[in-house]
Amino acid sequence: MTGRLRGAVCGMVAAGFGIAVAELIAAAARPGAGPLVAVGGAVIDATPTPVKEFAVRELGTNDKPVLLSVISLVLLLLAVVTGMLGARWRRAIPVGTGVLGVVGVAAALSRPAAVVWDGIPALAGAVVAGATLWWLLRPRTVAKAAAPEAPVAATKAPVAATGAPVAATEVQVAAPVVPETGFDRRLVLRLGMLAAGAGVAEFGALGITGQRDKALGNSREALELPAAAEPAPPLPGGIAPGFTTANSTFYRVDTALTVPRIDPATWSLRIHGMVDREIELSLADLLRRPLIERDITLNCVSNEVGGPYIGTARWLGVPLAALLREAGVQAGADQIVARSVEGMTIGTPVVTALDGRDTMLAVGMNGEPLPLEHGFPVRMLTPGLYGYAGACKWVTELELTTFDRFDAYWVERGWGAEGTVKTASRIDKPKPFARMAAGPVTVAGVAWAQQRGIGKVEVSVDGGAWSEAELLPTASIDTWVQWRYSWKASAGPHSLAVRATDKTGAVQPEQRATPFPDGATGWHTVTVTVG
Ligand SMILES: Nc1nc2c(c(=O)[nH]1)N[C@H]1C(S)=C(S)[C@@H](COP(=O)(O)O)O[C@H]1N2
Ligand SMILES: [Mo]
Repeated sequence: MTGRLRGAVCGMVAAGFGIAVAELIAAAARPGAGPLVAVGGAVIDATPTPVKEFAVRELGTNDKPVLLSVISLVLLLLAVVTGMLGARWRRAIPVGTGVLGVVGVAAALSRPAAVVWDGIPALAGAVVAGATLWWLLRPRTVAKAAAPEAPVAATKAPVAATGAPVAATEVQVAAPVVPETGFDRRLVLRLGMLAAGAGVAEFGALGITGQRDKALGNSREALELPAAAEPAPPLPGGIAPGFTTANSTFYRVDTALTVPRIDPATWSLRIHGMVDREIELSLADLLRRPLIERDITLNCVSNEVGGPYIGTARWLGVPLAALLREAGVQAGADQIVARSVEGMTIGTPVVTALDGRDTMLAVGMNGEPLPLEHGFPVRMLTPGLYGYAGACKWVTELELTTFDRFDAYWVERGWGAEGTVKTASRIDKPKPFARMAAGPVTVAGVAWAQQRGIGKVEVSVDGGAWSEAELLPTASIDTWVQWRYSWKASAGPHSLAVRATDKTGAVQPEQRATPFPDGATGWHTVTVTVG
């Protein structure tokens, strides 16, 4: 029993030490390419869409920490098993740590933006973990009955005298190899040293990352965005608070386990593929172009009816149309594949960049450079398309191609290729299951149909007739519209439903549909108790 416990503890400590070393190497050489994050990224990409949907729905923005915790736990478990087996069969040590190493290396190399040496941290970590465990679980050449000094002397004498195999046999007879089982002082000391070493390595990794983040934060703050050649007009009077979403509360949806860190000084964008002239731009090049400023509502296709993955910001950017005209889009190219530094691909219809809407390469969000988690230094933004189809963050490459020839990341996973935003509406007030006094109650919320605009919003109480809500002023057809409705609430339980009609006259469908594969439908309904 104590042998197994000893193996388990040694396995855990050796794995912790190996991982810390790997993370330190990654932090120093390739930020964001640590084995934990690499395995996490591979798991995200391999996760079937329904499971991903479930995770996004149930865990929201916590999905990433939860995933990393689960991976750490699984790793710990495997380390414990390797240690327990290794305490009995030495061969289990290289096999166990080897398997973990192969998984880590494979995960690192499977990342779409990987380079060959991305496997090195995981490889080094596995070798360190294996060697450490080997060392910790080394059997002692001590015969149980013999006095501690005796075997040492016995070992030395015959070997030194003859150096012959015969002598070795004699040694084994004198001092049989026995696996240790307990926790003697020497082992405890070693475990403590290794734990401290892991702590130092982890601390070093965090320190290096912290330094880099500070430098990056500084260069982001130092980035002076030019004024827009076409500033957004001031928001119309009468807009209610909350129209513009603050950067700090803007929803975030992406597959990046760690936020990509891009040095704006080395960032570049390449426009290539089915174009007459390839274009390569630095950030300075981009910022020399005339910038437009627009209020645009961005939402996620994964948003459930009534869900939170939507926000409106004032974006500053370079119109993509002008860049594409310069590059000369060739006949037949119908898809722009945007690639980000971490290897995301987002496919956007070429028409949506050339039909006159404000599709842009955004550099600013609500009066400051893009926050790191929203795509610093440059992201795409396509009004009227869900984020997965038009809003590539951390973008570095635009390839003109066809939808026939290439499926972007989400399309490969079954999501619709087009990504047109569906007309939708949401009740924000009152909250579900709220209790209130009878009398006049203000029901309020938002409705959106980017590119088409909202024509009408209606509210129905307890499934009764639809009454038109008041629409507040809004910025454009690309922004949501705030609405309110004065309801004379009578005592009892009630359900409130909302539906919107876009400016083409199409009414938001009642039919419930899940976000997969091209956006949720159905009326948002809130149940409240009056009196
Ligand atoms: N590089 C990259 N860009 C991305 C994504 C991603 O996973 N990686 N997710 C897309 C999705 S699904 C959405 S809804 C929007 C969300 O943008 P936000 O996080 O700034 O709100 O970014 C899009 N751009
Ligand atoms: Mo999304």
